[in-house]
Amino acid sequence: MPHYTAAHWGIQEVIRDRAGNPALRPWRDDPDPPAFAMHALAASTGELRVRRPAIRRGWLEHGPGPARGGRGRDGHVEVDWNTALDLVAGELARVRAAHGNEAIFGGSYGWASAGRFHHAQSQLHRFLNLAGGFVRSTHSYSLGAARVLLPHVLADMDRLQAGHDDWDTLAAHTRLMLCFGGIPVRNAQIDPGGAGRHEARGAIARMAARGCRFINVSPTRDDFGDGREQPALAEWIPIRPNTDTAFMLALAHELIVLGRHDRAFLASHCSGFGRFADHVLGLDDGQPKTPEWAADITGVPAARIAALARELGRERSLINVAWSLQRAEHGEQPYWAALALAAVIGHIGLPGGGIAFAYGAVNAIGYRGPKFHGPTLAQGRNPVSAFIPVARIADMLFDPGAPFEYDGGRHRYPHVRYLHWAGGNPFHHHQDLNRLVRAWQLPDTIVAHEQFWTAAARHADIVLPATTTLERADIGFSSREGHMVAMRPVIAPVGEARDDHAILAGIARRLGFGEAFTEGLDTEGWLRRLYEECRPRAEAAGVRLPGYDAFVERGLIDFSRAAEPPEPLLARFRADPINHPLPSDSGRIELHSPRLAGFGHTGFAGHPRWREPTEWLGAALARQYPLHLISDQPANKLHGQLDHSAASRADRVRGREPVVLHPLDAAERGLADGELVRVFNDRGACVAAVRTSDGLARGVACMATGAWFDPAGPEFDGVCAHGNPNVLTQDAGCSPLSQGCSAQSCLVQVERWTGPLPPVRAFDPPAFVATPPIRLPLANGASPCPSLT
Ligand SMILES: Nc1nc2c(c(=O)[nH]1)N[C@H]1C(S)=C(S)[C@@H](COP(=O)(O)OP(=O)(O)OC[C@H]3O[C@@H](n4cnc5c(=O)[nH]c(N)nc54)[C@H](O)[C@@H]3O)O[C@H]1N2
Ligand SMILES: Nc1nc2c(c(=O)[nH]1)N[C@H]1C(S)=C(S)[C@@H](COP(=O)(O)OP(=O)(O)OC[C@H]3O[C@@H](n4cnc5c(=O)[nH]c(N)nc54)[C@H](O)[C@@H]3O)O[C@H]1N2
Ligand SMILES: [Mo]
Repeated sequence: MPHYTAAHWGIQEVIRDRAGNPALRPWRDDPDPPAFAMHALAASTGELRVRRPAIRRGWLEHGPGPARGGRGRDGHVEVDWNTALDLVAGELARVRAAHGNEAIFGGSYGWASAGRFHHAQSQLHRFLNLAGGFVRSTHSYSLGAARVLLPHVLADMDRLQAGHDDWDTLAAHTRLMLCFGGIPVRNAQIDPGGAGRHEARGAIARMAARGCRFINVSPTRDDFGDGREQPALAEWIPIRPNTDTAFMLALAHELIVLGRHDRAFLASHCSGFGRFADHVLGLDDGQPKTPEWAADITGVPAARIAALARELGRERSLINVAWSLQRAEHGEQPYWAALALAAVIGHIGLPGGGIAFAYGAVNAIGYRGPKFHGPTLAQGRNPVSAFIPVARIADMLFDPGAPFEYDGGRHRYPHVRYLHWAGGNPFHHHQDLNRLVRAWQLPDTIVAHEQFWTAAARHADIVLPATTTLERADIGFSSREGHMVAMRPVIAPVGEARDDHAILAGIARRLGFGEAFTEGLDTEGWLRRLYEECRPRAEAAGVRLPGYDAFVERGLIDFSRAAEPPEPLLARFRADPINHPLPSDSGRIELHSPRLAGFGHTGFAGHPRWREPTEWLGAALARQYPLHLISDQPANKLHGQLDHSAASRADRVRGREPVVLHPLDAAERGLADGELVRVFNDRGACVAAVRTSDGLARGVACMATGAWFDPAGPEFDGVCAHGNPNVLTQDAGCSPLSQGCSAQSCLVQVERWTGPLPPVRAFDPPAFVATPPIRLPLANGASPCPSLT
């Protein structure tokens, strides 16, 4: 019987030697499997696994309460499962009784692992809903600005993503693809739920062979294609980070001045073109958005901008905008400006033309698999209405009760005392990690389910060991790709690790709702149910799935080619905007939005507009910190996941993350390849190793995310020894509209590291406090488990 498992980075076949030892190999139908995927098995069994439940020593000694620096500093005490679950249940009951469910934060943002039943966040939300509700978080670090902006001016991001043209359509029709932030094949290695065939590299080659011309506007050349051979397929226009809006407005300016804008499309399918054009022509502010104007801002020669405008729209043109552009201060603006530019060109709704957000961001964009709602664990209803925009977590912890704006509404931060996290790593995903460490001291209790001793585990009070996908049965499914995988366990649970479902079931039993949580089903029972519930939905989309037993027997169902070629993105709207209006207020593409203008945010014009970030190369602060730091996605792992694997460690220099610099920027600082440096600003610093590349714009420094946060201790104030760029990034919303994360607006300086060098300790296994220093229950006399007494 074939045996499969699945990860966000691909599907794997499991093979065994004579002794029964397992090994992974890529799914045979995957043309381009990521090499790093093969390291997951070794990484899962290593010494960094959380093997037993563990409690922070200070929490045991002093009971729940602000930790005053103890979180991240104290060691942990290993305990048995009953003790750990009693403590969690007791503390949850205490907080709920004393402060209500608004004091419980269950946002639990993060990618966790593939597999639809063991989806950690769904499990946690189901559990917390049954416990009376929790403070949630909205949207994502990925698309914070886009998900708020786009529904007002175009359509919601899920609908847009599901409708993107497949690669074959692009190969057949697209003749000019203008990419902002490339088409990074390294990012298309991933898809939530389990990437199937990796097609992006081959698709780019096919498009080029069919005569498509690519232009990559980006601070980094190598984000086009595979970063090795394929960048040569594109013309690279280096640009100052965060200035794309000015570039796009100048292109629109030229097209309008030349009379090459699509008047008919703008009249029938857009609203607000007049206001937008007035701005572009400078009739509202006296500044025409000419190529010369944009050249000053972007660093791109005016002549190249003017010439590019003349190339656009002559043949089928597609504008591709990487997600990174909106992960910045005023990150809404480049997305809106790109949409306006595509509207001016007028190819929206034509095959292979218009706008894309974004080929290369994840594997599914460009797939043409049939679309239906996959197997999903019901989460129930959350009676608590309090929420935060996901990236505002530290603000919430610092300022309970403080007002914040979001999508036109005014809200207040709840007073959270208890955080429960499963399947995410805030010390990977959040910005300004030194600030997060301070915020993390404030709540009474932080519970984390983790597989590994990441910084998220090291900064938690109660750490519960979770299994990996390799230790459990599940259903692998990525919404738009067209494969259903019967994931079967590869190895036994490591140490005493349990599935998130089993962990939460244990707490639920102690709180009296165990039966409601599990519904009396075991894992196999759940898998059967979720799968069978999904079959009619698949059927409605034209996919006939076999019964559950046959599915498990076959191991993998591939229906990625079952669907008819999809209609082009927004084709119906193009054909008939009256009967197929967009969900925006006007039913059209909004180039001026009365609603957004009405929110009254300072500086927000109601139409796309270049807005200066506080941190960019044109800011006053650039005199002190003259390099713009890009922290992009890592090529050989998913975020912090698998950072401890051999694949990720092989890319380090003396254990430190590389910082890529232009050779002239390195030379100006007297730096050579491989040298260890301090990358710093007012928020913090990290150790990194210089790597020079002429594929970087001048004035830009680039560090991939994902090095496990490794605070170097009090003698190195605010330093990460390992090279996590989030000690440098700013923790501020893109704007009051979306409050998305603005990691990509960040200025730094780089200098040779002198003086004592902090050792890398991120991968040292924790040293446990050998025996509990105190007797349970808690020393302060308060019973930790009121529900059990
Ligand atoms: N500077 C900067 N910061 C960024 C970004 C950037 O571009 N620049 N990108 C942002 C983006 S787009 C994102 S999506 C975030 C990603 O941030 P995260 O999704 O939080 O990062 P991961 O490292 O994937 O964290 C997942 C954690 O869950 C654990 N885990 C995996 N599977 C399971 C499971 O089944 N159960 C349990 N209990 N745990 C599990 C893993 O060990 C890991 O520690 O980072 C954001 N941060
Ligand atoms: N291997 C791997 N793949 C991943 C992930 C991973 O961790 N590892 N993470 C996944 C996730 S959660 C997400 S959300 C997506 C993220 O997808 P994106 O956000 O699109 O990815 P990034 O790598 O952050 O950025 C893409 C490129 O944009 C360029 N860029 C940055 N700032 C600017 C700018 O101001 N202007 C222009 N023109 N270009 C700019 C950078 O040089 C970078 O190469 O990737 C997914 N894919
Ligand atoms: Mo993301």
